[in-house]
Amino acid sequence: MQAERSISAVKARLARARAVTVLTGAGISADSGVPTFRGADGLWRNFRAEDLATPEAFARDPRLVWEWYNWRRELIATKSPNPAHYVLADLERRLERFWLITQNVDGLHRAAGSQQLSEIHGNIWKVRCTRCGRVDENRTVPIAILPSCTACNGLLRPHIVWFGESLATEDLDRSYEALRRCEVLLIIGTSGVVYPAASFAPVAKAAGAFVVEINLDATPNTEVVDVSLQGRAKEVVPELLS
Ligand code: BJW
Ligand code: ZN
Repeated sequence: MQAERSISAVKARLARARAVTVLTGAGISADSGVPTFRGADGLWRNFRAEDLATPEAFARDPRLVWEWYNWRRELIATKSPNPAHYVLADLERRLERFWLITQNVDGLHRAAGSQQLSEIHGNIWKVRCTRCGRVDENRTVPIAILPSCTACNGLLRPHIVWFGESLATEDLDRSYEALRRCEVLLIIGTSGVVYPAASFAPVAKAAGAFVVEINLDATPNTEVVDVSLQGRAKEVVPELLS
């Protein structure tokens, strides 16, 4: 009963909102079959993301890190957007002001048609030269290990933000602007433990937004939000926007 009342309250807020911002994490893509980072299926050969997604790990053993990315690229290449990705792309077309902030690197939001978005942790289908900085799209699966830059022959790395690295200033500025000016913030499928995205809910709340979380479990954001809806992204998100 309580859940039904909450869903109605969120639907009513969304129906009259002109400015909506959405923050997504691995949980939205879990419904497309992409493993989350901190779930039981998030391990690869017993390494955690924290062991491999660092500049130090890449400097120590670039081959190992590329093997991890090859495994993920092969897996993600077989996955498609789910109804939650598609309704967010639809919502963007219906609203005056909309911004999607995703921590996901899988590209499934773009594949669903989203255009107004910041991929704040990068994109697994892009590579960056460690020598000249050139960024290219690269969808080769599997990618040759070790890949090299066509311009300068330098070592390529995934164009992804690793632990200890700064997010792009443009992405951060765009995200904070969208958090401060939205009437509703939807936070979908993130554990809320990785900064700076872990601090986005309080930013939007302090600026007066109605903040809603959709997740299978409670997270640190649950304490901050106005409504927390427990359930699968692919079911709850379409229900909210129907
Ligand atoms: C469902 C579902 C379904 C499942 N439906 N829900 C301040 C304090 C403390 C530390 C720091 C700080 N500021 C910076 C740091 C350091 C660090 C950090 O945050 N560390 C923490 C672990 C403590 N942050 C950084 O280094 C960032 N850089 C930075 O801030 O630069 C400045 C700076 C540097 C150093 C010090 C201080 C300042 C960069 C972070 C980059 C993160 N990159 C990664 C890896 C990329 C590798 C790759 O993808 O190839 O990005 S980490 C990994 O976690 C990945 C994700 O985008 C990110 C977030 O994970 P997410 O999406 O939340 O996934 P999960 O698995 O954690 O959760 C899934 C959720 O879905 C769960 O809640 C489920 O319940 C739910 N779910 N199925 C709905 N069907
Ligand atoms: Zn180069």
